[in-house]
Amino acid sequence: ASSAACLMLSGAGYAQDVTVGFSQIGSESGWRAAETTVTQQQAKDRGIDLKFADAQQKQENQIKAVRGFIAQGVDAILIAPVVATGWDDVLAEAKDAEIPVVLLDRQIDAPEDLYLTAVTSDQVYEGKVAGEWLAKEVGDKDCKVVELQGTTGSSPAINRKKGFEEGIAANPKITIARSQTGDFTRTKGKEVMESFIKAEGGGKDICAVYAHNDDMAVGAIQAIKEAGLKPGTDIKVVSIDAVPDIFLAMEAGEANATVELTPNMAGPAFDALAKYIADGTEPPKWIQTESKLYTQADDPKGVYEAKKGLGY
Ligand code: GZL
Repeated sequence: ASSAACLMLSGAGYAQDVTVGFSQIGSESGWRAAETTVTQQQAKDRGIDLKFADAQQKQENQIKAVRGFIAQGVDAILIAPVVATGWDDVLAEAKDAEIPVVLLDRQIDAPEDLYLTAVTSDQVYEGKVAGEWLAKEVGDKDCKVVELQGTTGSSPAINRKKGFEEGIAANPKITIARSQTGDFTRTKGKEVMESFIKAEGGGKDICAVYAHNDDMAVGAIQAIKEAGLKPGTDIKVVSIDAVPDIFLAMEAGEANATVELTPNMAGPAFDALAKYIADGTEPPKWIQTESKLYTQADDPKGVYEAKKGLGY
């Protein structure tokens, strides 16, 4: 494990050879791929030697990777935890080895002393913004919603569902008729949307689809079109992440709204780690990143152009 001496804070970050292990969930979505690219760039900019492990969305692979990082004696560990539970033992091992752990983009249900900080958005708020957008959009008309949930047991899936329900609560005529996980992927998002359309007699009375991420929304858009319906008009499409492709869909009138999630969780994580290890400064247990609503009124083509180079 690191001694404070070998991790000096200098200017933009670290002065000497610093090794950080990163247990990444996988590459299930465009947003996830961007987070990986940005994290690797942030490490490079700081002279950090980043050991990367892709878990193919399996928690046991993440736990194995973290144990490997502990055995290597890395100076710090980043984890994007695929699900919210089951981390206590391996995090206690990291704590015993005096290796600080920072969580990226998802929270966990574990004692707070088992990690240094969590860098995430407010996922309940993201869902609420999506729900409030739909409520404003449909006013007091009836609206039957189908929901594509994120990975079962992940903090974003739990929180974004909760937030959306809060966002539509004031409009009792907006009802969630079907809700199922699409595991944050385009393929599953399309498959599940196809099953919703079939189960709803062809989908004509589905008013909106709420997807916990843009990738599932893009899959749903495909399914809606193949069913002979118009995404964005027959069925409103609202999701979260603000990846470039959702702006292409908006430009084509096929998606309506998304809530932005920055892929740069690693910047704040590395900054907090640098301070903590240089002089023991404890960061807050939660470093919150911004959430911003985008709709078709926000120059989707321009936003697409601006975002497409940022690691997606
Ligand atoms: C949310 C993050 C989610 C993204 C998805 O913080 O964990 O995981 O919204 C990704 O695109 O799969």
